[in-house]
Formats: sequence, structure tokens, C-alpha cells
Amino acid sequence: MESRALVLLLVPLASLFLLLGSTSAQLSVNYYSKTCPNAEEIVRKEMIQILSVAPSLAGPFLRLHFHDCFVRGCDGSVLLDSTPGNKAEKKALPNLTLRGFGSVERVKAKLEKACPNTVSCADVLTLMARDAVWLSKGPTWPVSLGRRDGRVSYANETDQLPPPQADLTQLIRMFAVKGLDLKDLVVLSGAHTIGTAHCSSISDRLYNFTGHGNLSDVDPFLEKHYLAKLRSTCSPTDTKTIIEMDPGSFKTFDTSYFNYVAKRRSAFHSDWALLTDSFTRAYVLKHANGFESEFFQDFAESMIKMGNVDVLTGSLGEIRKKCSIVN
Ligand code: HEM
Ligand SMILES: *[C@@H]1O[C@H](CO)[C@@H](O)[C@H](O)[C@H]1NC(C)=O
Ligand SMILES: *[C@@H]1O[C@H](CO)[C@@H](O)[C@H](O)[C@H]1NC(C)=O
Ligand SMILES: *[C@@H]1O[C@H](CO)[C@@H](O)[C@H](O)[C@H]1NC(C)=O
Ligand SMILES: CC(=O)N[C@H]1CO[C@H](CO)[C@@H](O)[C@@H]1O
Repeated sequence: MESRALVLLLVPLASLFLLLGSTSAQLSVNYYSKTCPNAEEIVRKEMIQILSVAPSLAGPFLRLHFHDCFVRGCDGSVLLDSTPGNKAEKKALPNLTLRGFGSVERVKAKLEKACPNTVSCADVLTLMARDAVWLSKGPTWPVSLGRRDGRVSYANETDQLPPPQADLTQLIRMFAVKGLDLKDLVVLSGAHTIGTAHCSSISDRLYNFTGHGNLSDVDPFLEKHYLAKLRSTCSPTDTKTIIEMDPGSFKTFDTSYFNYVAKRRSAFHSDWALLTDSFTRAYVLKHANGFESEFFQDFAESMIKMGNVDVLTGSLGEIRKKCSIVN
């Protein structure tokens, strides 16, 4: 009698959990095996071509995926254009420095030709980010597929993206909201081993850290010689010049980013902030001097986690025909 009552109670509970868990359960590595078996191959082939002509786009593809996943989940919302009366994510402040939209559209067009209305823009971007890392001599990993595209993109929601001035408390909070922990934070920050930053993203550290706007108003945690070097490249009002975030190997996915962070020679205050917690600090210092295969393994795991944030599956959303506009 009692055990029967327990079963009656447990069955609906179990199906509730199944329902809740089902969004990410519906992603799978074989998702397009029947409907578009060459999808990954098509993306990889295009990526090899794109990056052989424009190798500096590897960073932008990786960053686009990050910005996609942190706003409304990985649903391709970062790729949508504004419409009359609505300002899209890409028109918000952090957008000024996003690149690679044309290439995403090009890869998507190839997929539309091979298998119309099948592969989502969110999946295309996830695969492009994965291949960008691999083609920069970094790790590769299996990507679960089946994300669907959202129909909404609001500029005001980019406030969910961590700013480069963030301290560790703020970074931890903004990652936690997306289900990402302290390890994901330090590992994924390692993405800054490739790519560039605009002077405008670091000028406050060099000239106006606390709002006084005088030459001693600098980020006190930026190493002095590196400060001088950055100042010689970036004038206070420069918005065009770019700097390598991992000088000397900014096209190669490796552990040297952690070496720069350890020496307080990283681009952003948020990178430096990784030294202010014992766990993230230990991770930075360990990987400043090697342990590359461990970092590669960790990076793959955290990228898989980030790629699953708030995804749309099943009958939610749509499969866009073009990544910049809803159907
Ligand atoms: C931890 C918080 C993070 C902050 C505050 C941050 C901030 C920034 C900023 C300000 C830039 C420079 C943009 C510019 O001036 O052109 C940048 C570049 C970049 N970020 Fe992050 N980021 C963070 C995490 C991540 C994550 C998680 C990834 C990917 C997994 C990522 C990948 C990149 C890449 C690849 C670039 C270079 C883009 C290019 O070459 O154009 N970042 N980031
Ligand atoms: C963001 O903008 C959209 C569209 O303009 C609006 O509906 C929404 O309420 C705004 N959200 C916030 C948090 O301001
Ligand atoms: C420095 O920052 C403050 C506050 O963020 C701003 O109001 C001011 O215009 C900036 N000064 C310069 C010289 O950029
Ligand atoms: C210059 O900036 C420093 C550091 O923020 C501040 O302590 C100092 O008062 C500022 N000097 C002037 C003249 O504003
Ligand atoms: C490239 C791009 O879309 N830039 C836009 C970014 O956002 C600013 C501020 O809203 C716009 O003025 C830019 O045109």
C-alpha cells in the first residue's frame, strides 16, 4: 500500500525531471546524420578556405559564439540584424568589435545549398568556433547539434556580457548565471590566447582607470613596462588601432596567455582578476609554464558546456534561411 503510493508519487516526478532535462538531451552529435550527413565536413572545408585567406578571423568566430551563448543562449541571436523599431544585439556597444558576420553567412549559404532548411545558424556558429580553435593549432572536440535559431535579438540584453573592467566577483556572477563555474571562467578566458583587442577596450586602464582622466590614473595592477608599451601604441582617443592579446603568438592557440596573465601583462583588467582568487590563480600559474594538454582537454570540456547554454530544441525557434534575418 505504502510502496504503491510512493510509485504513484514518483512516476509524475520522474517525468517532470525528464521534461526539464529534455532541452539539452535533444542535442546530439549525430543530429544531422540522416538529414545533412556532410554538414560538419562542409563547415570544415569552408573554414579552411576562409582562414587561409583571412587568418585573423579565427578570434572573431570564437568570440561570436561566446557572445551568442551569453545572450539568450546559443540561438544565433547575435547574428540577427536590427529591424525597424528594434535595435539588435549587434548594434549594442560590445558589437563595435565583432567581426566575421559575412563569413558565417557564406558557410550557412553552402549548407542551405546542400540541405535546405536543415542546419541552424546557431549550430553553424558553434561548429565554426570549434574549427577556428582547431585551425589555430588548438584542440578539437565533438559538438552536439540540434540547436534551433531564436527570433529575437535585443541590444539591451548585451548587458549580460562581462565587460573588460570586471573584477572577479562580477565575472563569477555573470558566468554562474549561465551555469558556468569558476573553472569554466579561468579556462574559457584562455580563449584570449588568440585574437586582438581595440585600443578603445583598454584605454581606461591606460589613461582613465578611476574616472580622473590624468596620466597617473592607470590600472595599478598592469605591469609598468607593459603599460608604457601599450601607451605607445594606443593614444587616449584611439578607436581604430588593435593590439595582440597574446603578443608573439596571437594566431596560435596555446598556453602563453596564462604566462602573460601571471606577469600582469594581459590586455584586460578581467584577465588580471583571475589572479585574485586562489583557485583561478593556481590554474593560471600552473598553465603559465606548460601543461598544454591539460588546458586543451579543459578548454574542450568548457566549450561543450558553453555551447549548451539555454539552447532552443525540438519545436522551439526555427531554422533560419539566412542568419541575419528571421524567416
Ligand atoms: C571572462 C570574460 C571576458 C571578457 C571581459 C572579455 C572581453 C573581451 C574584449 C573586451 C575583447 C576585445 C574586443 C575588441 O576590442 O576588439 C575580447 C576579445 C576576444 N574574446 Fe573575450 N572576453 C571574455 C571571455 C571570453 C570568452 C569566454 C571567449 C570565448 C570562449 C572569448 C573570446 C575572445 C576572442 C577570441 C577575442 C578576440 C576577438 C578578435 O580577434 O577580434 N572571450 N574579449
Ligand atoms: C529590452 O528591449 C526590448 C525591446 O525594445 C524590451 O521589450 C525589453 O523590455 C527590454 N528589456 C530590458 C531589461 O530593458
Ligand atoms: C574618464 O572617465 C570618466 C568617467 O568614466 C568620464 O566621464 C571622462 O570623460 C573620462 N575622461 C577622459 C579624458 O576620457
Ligand atoms: C589623478 O588620478 C589619480 C589616480 O586616480 C588621483 O588620485 C589624482 O587625484 C588625480 N589628479 C588630479 C589632478 O585629478
Ligand atoms: C558594426 C555595427 O553594427 N556597429 C554599431 C554598434 O553599435 C553602435 C552604437 O549603438 C552603432 O552606432 C554602430 O553602428
